[in-house]
Amino acid sequence: MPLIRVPKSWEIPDREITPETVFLNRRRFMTNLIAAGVTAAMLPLAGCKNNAATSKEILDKTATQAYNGLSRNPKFAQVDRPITDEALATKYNNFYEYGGTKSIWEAAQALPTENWKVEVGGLVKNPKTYDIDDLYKKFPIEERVYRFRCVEAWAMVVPWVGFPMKLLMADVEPKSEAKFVRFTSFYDPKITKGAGVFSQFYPWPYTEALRVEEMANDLAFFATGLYGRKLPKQNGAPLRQVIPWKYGFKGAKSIVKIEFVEKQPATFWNTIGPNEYDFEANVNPEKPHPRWSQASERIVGPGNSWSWETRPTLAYNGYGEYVASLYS
Ligand SMILES: Nc1nc2c(c(=O)[nH]1)N[C@H]1C(S)=C(S)[C@@H](COP(=O)(O)O)O[C@H]1N2
Ligand SMILES: [Mo]
Repeated sequence: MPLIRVPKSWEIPDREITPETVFLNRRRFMTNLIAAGVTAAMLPLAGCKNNAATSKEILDKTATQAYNGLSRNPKFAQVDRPITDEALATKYNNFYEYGGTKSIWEAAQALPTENWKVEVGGLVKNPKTYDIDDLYKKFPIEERVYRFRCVEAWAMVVPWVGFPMKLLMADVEPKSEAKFVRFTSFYDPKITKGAGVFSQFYPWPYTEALRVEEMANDLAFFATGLYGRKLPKQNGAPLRQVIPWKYGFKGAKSIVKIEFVEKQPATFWNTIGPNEYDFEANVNPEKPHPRWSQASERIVGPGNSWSWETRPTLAYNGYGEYVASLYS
């Protein structure tokens, strides 16, 4: 491995290029980068395209329908830190189908959400294809404030809108042979152009998976909205997973298919870098990522990433009382 200095996570300005991308750079593109005289420290400069838009412009351009009569689940009404600004949670995103930077909100508007269907099948007694509007009506919608932690060591607090995953499970009735469940995101190479030259090596479509008992846990949530309104496209409209005790990549966005299976399925980041993105991916301050510590996290806030507040990472992202028994 040639001697190129990979920046420490906290040195990457605004995390414009994610650590996941740097991983691919190292594995497959280091030689080309060296030939081009590019050092890893220069890479983040590539992604500053649409930072010019103000938060207000972004909120206006990606406005969605508000929910009426929403009520916040009192069990998940607040956490130990303030809710992240809506303008930040909707402009600082990871969504590789629309680019390898955090500024994908504009590109993600290409996602076609009309006539959306979600196919649920595999090892279930009642396979079903839900029309998204029927699915929205079928399950009781509530609001939940959850901590959200990305494997890249940044964190937010988001008021999600949606319903517990276990309700959908009860509707399709998994068979006893079903041990895992796989979630597949929308993919159409004409639309989801990806993270430029790097993305041709990614195992599209984006997939994630859980153990069936993890899906049955009280906390596992399907989000249909955030901040009191329907999900904007950049946050994974019209349906995404939210698994608050795991790193963010475990939650697939813009889900089109859900399959119950017997064996642990291959998943997107785990296929790309099994040493860096393990299947379980529970938030754990004591288990460092091979390229950075997970002992602390930076709270996405206004200003530049180097000015953000740092906090100690919580085991299971603070949700041990709900989930620790799944792993004993
Ligand atoms: N389909 C799809 N789902 C995805 C991703 C992605 O690139 N594609 N990124 C994941 C990662 S790494 C994170 S941290 C969260 C980011 O969600 P947010 O943009 O709403 O904060 O989405 C997850 N779900
Ligand atoms: Mo992430």
